[in-house]
Amino acid sequence: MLKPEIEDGQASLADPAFRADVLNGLAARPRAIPARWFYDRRGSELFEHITDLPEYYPTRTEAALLDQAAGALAEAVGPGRAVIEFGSGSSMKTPRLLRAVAPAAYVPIDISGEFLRSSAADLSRQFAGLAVHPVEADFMHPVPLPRAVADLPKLGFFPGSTIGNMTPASATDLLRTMRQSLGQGSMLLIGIDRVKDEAVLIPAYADSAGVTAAFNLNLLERINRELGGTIPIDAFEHQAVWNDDASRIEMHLRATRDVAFTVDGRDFSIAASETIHTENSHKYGERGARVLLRAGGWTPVAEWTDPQGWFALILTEA
Ligand code: AVI
Repeated sequence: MLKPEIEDGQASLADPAFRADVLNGLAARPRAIPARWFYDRRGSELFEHITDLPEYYPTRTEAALLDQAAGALAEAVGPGRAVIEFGSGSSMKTPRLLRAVAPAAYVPIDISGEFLRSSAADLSRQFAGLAVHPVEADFMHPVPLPRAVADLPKLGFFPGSTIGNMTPASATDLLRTMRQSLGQGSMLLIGIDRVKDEAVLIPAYADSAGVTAAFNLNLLERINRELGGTIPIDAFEHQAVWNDDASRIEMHLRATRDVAFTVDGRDFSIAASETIHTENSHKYGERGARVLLRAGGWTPVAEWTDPQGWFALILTEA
């Protein structure tokens, strides 16, 4: 998830895609900036912190499900597969899966080479004898896999309900792309967050320690750092709302007063109460998750959920 960070004052070296998304997003109505830009170094650290928060149930629930499912997973998947993880570095989940399914090889795919190499090195140390083949690539597009795993059956791994950060249409496209990358006869193990009471969902995205607020506001700090922005951060507050029609938590940055600023030399003004939409986190019902997976070309073969039905780990086959 980590994206290269740029030192203070080096606005001209900013990622052109970041600049375009921010300038277009601030000019659009409603204003919106894609959530992928949360993950600079500071944002990635804050996200790690979020996964430990008492209110943020997905990470620990999914980790417990992996432990609980280990025996059944091993049986359903069989030994000697190549595990292909989409987005590397889910530090507490990957070892659980690798212990459970005893793969012949592990292929983490991530867009950030730096993060990819360090998490691959950690896993090589933990699992002596496991062949680890990191691939630096954007898994939103078909990824050619290393020749060393060409003849092995594949198990894709996409934990954390990251699929929920996409609209259902984009999620379907991504699932189809994964199918193309993994090939016929492969399996995919995916974590999907479930629809639940707002009283559980809202605190998970608006925690009492303010870590999610800092994560959201860091996007404005990143804009100031990398795009020479003059956004007064104290004029914005974190907002997490449940959009029932779209079955998703939305994160916004809400202006607490009228505010004017520049980004990359362009002027913007935002009125009090207006928001910048920064993230969607879609939640699926039992059937909705299965419908999504089938639309993406994956047939569910087994499913594990916690006693409260808050999170689902679903094993599928192509
Ligand atoms: C990465 N993704 C699955 C997280 C989620 O729950 O949607 C990102 C996140 N945003 C706020 N808290 C966590």
